[in-house]
Amino acid sequence: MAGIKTLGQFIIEKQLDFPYAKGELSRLLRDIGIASKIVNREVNKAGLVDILGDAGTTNIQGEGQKKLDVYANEQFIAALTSGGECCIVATEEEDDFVPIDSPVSKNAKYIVCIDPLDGSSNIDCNVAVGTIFSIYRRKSVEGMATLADVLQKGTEQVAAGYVIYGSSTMLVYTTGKGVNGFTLDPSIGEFCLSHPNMKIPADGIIYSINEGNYVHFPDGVKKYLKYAQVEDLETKRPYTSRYIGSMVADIHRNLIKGGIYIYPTTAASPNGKLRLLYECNPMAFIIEQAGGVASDGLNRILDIEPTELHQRTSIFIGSAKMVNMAEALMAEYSPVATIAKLNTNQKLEELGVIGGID
Ligand code: P6P
Repeated sequence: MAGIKTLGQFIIEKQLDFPYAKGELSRLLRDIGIASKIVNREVNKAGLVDILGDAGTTNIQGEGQKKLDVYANEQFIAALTSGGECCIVATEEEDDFVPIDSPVSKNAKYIVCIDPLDGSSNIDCNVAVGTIFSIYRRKSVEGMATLADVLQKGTEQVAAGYVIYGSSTMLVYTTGKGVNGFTLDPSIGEFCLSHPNMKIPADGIIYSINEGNYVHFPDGVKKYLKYAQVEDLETKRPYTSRYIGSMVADIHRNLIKGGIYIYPTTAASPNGKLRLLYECNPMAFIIEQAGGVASDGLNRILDIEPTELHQRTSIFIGSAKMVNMAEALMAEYSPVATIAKLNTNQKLEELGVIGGID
């Protein structure tokens, strides 16, 4: 068997892809890998120590914070601070962005947007959870980086990745030259290359959506679900419904097997539930690099112009043929929903409600 290649060795090897790179991005990815191993250790023994259950605090989303959420957030911020390559962290667990102002970060040029522990409501029942991260180069050239450095379109990402803490722990990332997956070998404490050059199948038979919200789905989504459930041997329908309730786990499965994950607008989330900066943009970058498609039903996710830190978007992401079909049905049956959202946000911004409705 060919020798193992660790994440660190792979990053250095791929650094040659970026002649101008002086190793900063490599060190940043290494810092994220280290924090992931520390978080993995706690996630894997969550049931054994008093780290389960609520931390008694809530984040800006008004969501009860699980102790592991808070722990993971602290670990990533600490690793990014001591690594010296990051100047701002935007995290789901903090109301505002976190400027990194440490002696070693004086010349830091990277921005990290992160969901430290996505799907954390599943921790108590041992369902796979994940970390999702997105990396930008700062636009400003002097002084402290600002919100403008964080609010960049997804097309500006220099890297993106996720860690899935599941039956095994994997780190999957892209720097815009394909997608590679690394599995943690606990016996040596290293992420080892296990899934080189990952590609999502162009078509699939798995759809992933919380059908409990069916009544309030846009008509285009309802039409897509009915399309998925019709008997048609030639197109391998009815499809299979798989919904874990953990975005990283659902999308990782679809990356391997093919499939579509949809979180559309619902009554509770008129603008969608998932966050653009640290959930949808990184996942969209990865899936596009693997040959898939990611949109909000109408617009490419990576082209959406961010207006505020925790803004939400609906998301249709996965195998190209499946997403294209869902988009076609959205265009035919729900153009109003999309236009209504755009108009609502426009009106609210004219009234000074920046960033539209949440
Ligand atoms: P619902 C977890 O809270 C999350 O952000 C994603 O990981 C997951 O796919 C989705 O929300 C689940 O949301 O409304 O179906 O419980």
